[in-house]
Amino acid sequence: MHTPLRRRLATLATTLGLVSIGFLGTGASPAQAAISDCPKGYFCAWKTYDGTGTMFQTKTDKATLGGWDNTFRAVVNRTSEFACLHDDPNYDQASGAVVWNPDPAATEWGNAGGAVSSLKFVSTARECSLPAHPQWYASTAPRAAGFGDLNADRRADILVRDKAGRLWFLGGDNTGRLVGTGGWNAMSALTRHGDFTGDGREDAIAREASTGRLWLYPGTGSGALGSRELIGTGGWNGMREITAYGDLTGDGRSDLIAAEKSTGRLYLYPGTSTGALGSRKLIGTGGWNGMNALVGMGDTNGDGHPDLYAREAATGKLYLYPGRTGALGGRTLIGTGGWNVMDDLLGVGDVTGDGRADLVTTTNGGYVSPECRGTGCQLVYAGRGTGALERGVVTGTDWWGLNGAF
Ligand SMILES: [Ca+2]
Ligand SMILES: [Ca+2]
Ligand SMILES: [Ca+2]
Ligand SMILES: [Ca+2]
Repeated sequence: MHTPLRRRLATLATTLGLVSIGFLGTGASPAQAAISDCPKGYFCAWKTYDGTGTMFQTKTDKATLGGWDNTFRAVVNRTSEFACLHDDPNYDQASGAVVWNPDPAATEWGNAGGAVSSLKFVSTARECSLPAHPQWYASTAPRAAGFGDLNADRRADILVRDKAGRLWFLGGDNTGRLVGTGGWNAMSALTRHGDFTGDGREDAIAREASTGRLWLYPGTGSGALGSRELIGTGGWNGMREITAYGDLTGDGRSDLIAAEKSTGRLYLYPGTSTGALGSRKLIGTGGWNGMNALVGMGDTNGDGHPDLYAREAATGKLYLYPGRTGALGGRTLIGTGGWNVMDDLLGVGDVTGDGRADLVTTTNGGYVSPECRGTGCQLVYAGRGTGALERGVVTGTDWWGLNGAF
């Protein structure tokens, strides 16, 4: 499993009666080799617990270790990637792997336990035991929802961001494809719901944390995103729960909603024919800072207007705000509590194939069920067509070690 090596080290150090293993600096014993013997950019290992004697070094994957097989004791990872230390050759994931974090500055070394038989470098810790992206399956919907579907095959898609800042397109067939090679962790909001540019293809909108700018990433129709366009020149860091909504105003164009941190007001930003956003309109007079998730669900109750789900932070309750023309109607309670154990809440249309909009969630550490517990469970709550939801069903357990789903 993905036991941090440091935890294992602490156990080993105790077992072996070692006192100062792992930490360098003024307290390092003169009997130990200097950690700087390992060149920056390399992973190094020694056959001794104190890092003396012959040193192994590599900066590339090693499917087998030859004469070093089952000999790694002291190790240091001066690469910028995670090192997966597998007990079996050929990076066998069946038994998992011990993860050693990137440590280019060589602040720490430790004990690999002597059972390592292959070594692989990866960008995220989860890749030591799983593919970089989770598995996602969606049934084919009877008709196009107009959102949630980046490649227009009537299967709901999800974009997943990993901890290395890459973006993955999950097309609903349990496969994933890299559509963003990096840099996405600079975004502090990412949302999508339908077409903003007017070409019929779903687009994504993201807020850049460092500048408060809002960017439109036009969908190419294949799951990938094209060159971005600036649609908000600044000030978006004053907003929270930036959410692509669907067409609330009734002009056929997708709109955006967001809550203002300073006032708790909810605003609608209407989409225009150019992909830019028009002048905002107040649609919620206050209290929206009390909501810690907004979801543009599409039409959940069959009245032709797209609806909003909102999670109340203080209570963990889930509310339905039915869409009206350019406004939201009075709310209805659809989830009586416990929703704060959810991490992502996604409205990607009909996932179950019955034509009704469903809710997709991923969990945080507070989630417990017989099927799955903790971070990384993924559930589908089938929409009833009345605005309410059926009980959630766990449909994935490998959504941990990521940085958001959109
Ligand atoms: Ca699709
Ligand atoms: Ca578009
Ligand atoms: Ca509706
Ligand atoms: Ca459905």
